[in-house]
Order: sequence, then structure tokens, then C-alpha cells
Amino acid sequence: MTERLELIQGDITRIAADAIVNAANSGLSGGGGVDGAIHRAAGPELLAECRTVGRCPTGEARITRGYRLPAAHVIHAVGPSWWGGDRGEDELLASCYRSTFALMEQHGLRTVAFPAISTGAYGFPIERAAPIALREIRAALARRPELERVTVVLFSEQDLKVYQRALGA
Ligand code: AR6
Repeated sequence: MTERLELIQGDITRIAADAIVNAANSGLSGGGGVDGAIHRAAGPELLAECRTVGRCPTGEARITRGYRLPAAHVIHAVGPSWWGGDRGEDELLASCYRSTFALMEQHGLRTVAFPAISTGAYGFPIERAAPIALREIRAALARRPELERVTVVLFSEQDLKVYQRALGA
């Protein structure tokens, strides 16, 4: 299973995969962080398609095409804002990963790249988010032999180290 999971440092907009995951907001209206980078790289057609999709509740995900991205699709997952940890944040974050894998199964997708959902503007501590993300990714890899590769793309070296430690733990 370990060979099918990779942790890298980089820019997710450069990844060629069946899908990259966007850390989106409920309005699917674009924004800053990785969302802004994905929309800039994909071009305006991505926002136009998002407008036809409508809203996406926290903890769920929606799929669009990737347009000018090297990735064929974008899966827009809406992570929770951090309110201190007692408002269901862990479960909502886990649900983003599960919803993404459910969409991949429905659409027959085999490779995906995730950013560290919720750990930027939404303030979820990455030390707490990393084990949740890795647990859900490992569960999906164990259940679904058709998944060829799951890449987690960390923007900073520091974030990569947090994930590497969590993977080893
Ligand atoms: N590639 C990979 N990771 C990135 C990139 C990139 N190009 N750019 C940033 N990150 P954030 P959130 C990392 O804030 O916390 C938006 O405005 C970043 O360092 O993008 O889920 C949306 O519209 C961090 O580790 O997403 C929402 O309103 C991680 O991506 C809100 O922000 C997530 O940070 C979502 O906040």
C-alpha cells in the first residue's frame, strides 16, 4: 500500500492526475490559497462550471473538469473551519476525504492529489489534520485496489515534515 501513497512538497496545480482536490468554500466561488491557485491555472471555465454546480456543504465534495490544468478533473472538497476542535471538525475533515474517494469510485478515477485541506485560511492545526487525512487515505487504499496512486502535495517543507512524521507514527 505504501507505494501507492506518496507525500511530496510542491504546487498541486502542476500535478498530472485523474483528479486534484481543491480546498474549496461552500459557495464553490473561488478564493485564496490553493483554491485561488487552482482557478488561476485552470482558467475561467472552471468558475463557470462551479456556478452550475451550486453550493457544497462542509464535509462534502463536488467534481468538475480540470480545463487548462494537467489534471483531468478537480474535486472541490469543503473542509471545516477550525473552532477549537469541539464542533465536529475532525469528522467533517475526514468526511472530505471519504467524499472525494466516493466521487473517484463513481467516475472510475485511479489517481488523485490532495492538498492539506483546511490547514490554511480555515485554521485547522496541521499536526491534527495530518493523521486524519492519512487514516482516510490508507482506508481507501486498503478497500479499493483500483486506486493506483494517492499523492499528498504539501506546500511547505515544514508541512511535508509534519506529514512524514504522521506517516511514520
Ligand atoms: N499547492 C498545494 N498546496 C497549496 C497551494 C498550492 N498551490 N497553495 C496553498 N496550499 P488553504 P483551507 C496549501 O488556505 O484552509 C480559500 O480562500 C496551504 O499552504 O488553501 O481549506 C477557499 O476559497 C495550506 O497548507 O485552504 C476557502 O474559503 C493548504 O493548501 C478557504 O480558503 C490549505 O490552505 C479554504 O481554507
